[in-house]
Amino acid sequence: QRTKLTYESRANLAKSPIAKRLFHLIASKQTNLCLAADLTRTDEILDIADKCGPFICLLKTHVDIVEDFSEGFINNLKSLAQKHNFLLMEDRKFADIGNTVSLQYGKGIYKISSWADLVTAHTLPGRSILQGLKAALGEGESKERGVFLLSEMSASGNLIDAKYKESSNKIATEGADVDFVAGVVCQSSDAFAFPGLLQLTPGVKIDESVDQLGQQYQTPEHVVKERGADIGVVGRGILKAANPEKAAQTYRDRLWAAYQDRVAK
Ligand code: S5P
Repeated sequence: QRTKLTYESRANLAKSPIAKRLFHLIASKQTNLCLAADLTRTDEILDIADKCGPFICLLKTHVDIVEDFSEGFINNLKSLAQKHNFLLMEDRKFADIGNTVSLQYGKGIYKISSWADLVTAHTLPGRSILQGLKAALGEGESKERGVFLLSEMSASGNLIDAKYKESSNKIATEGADVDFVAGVVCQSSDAFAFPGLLQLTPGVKIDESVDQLGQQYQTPEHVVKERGADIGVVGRGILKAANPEKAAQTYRDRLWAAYQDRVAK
């Protein structure tokens, strides 16, 4: 059972080189916390990344909400990722035909493929989403990049059913492009069984169960121990805290302790 295995042992099973790297990073830095830096100004994002950097394995962005985007911002973000040893994930949730996602990934203002170690994508278009993303990358470049496929969502009333989840699992684990799949974004441990993939689970908050717009929350302990999360995603639980740096530390401590408990039993 994948949830009983350590990050170190699962690194050896990963088919995606960037997943392997992330497994090792999590194990050595002892953090399974991903910060969702959903802020709209570059100085705010850089500030929170510098403060929370020591406690996270991954910084997740929505670059299309940034109001003062520049190439300099990306360079600064990359420097912080290097300084604090975390990876960058652009939560673009690609969902179009292969040719379009290829352009959206590599071109435009954001040139996502040039800086984001990881991206997210819906499985709705089928397998061609993987071919499309890979097509934006140069020879050998796909080894340093990877995708997390969404097979479940945290929004109440979302349309994903058991069959969609099962088909998403197949896209993530079968076929020629699985070396590009680093993990799955989902809400439960039965979404996939292959231990070489990472389960990224958003909707994590200590003191609330919903927001005003359909988001559903669980505690760090619940997502790791009951839902099988390998990485917990926290946005507003940290961003809106009186002291975000301290909150990041608390979420890191609780997510990590829950993982240790999970593999010990
Ligand atoms: O099912 C999902 C998938 C994702 S990637 N539910 C989510 O909430 N997310 C993302 O996680 C969402 O886009 C946001 O960036 C983050 C949750 O933020 P929070 O403020 O609710 O913790």
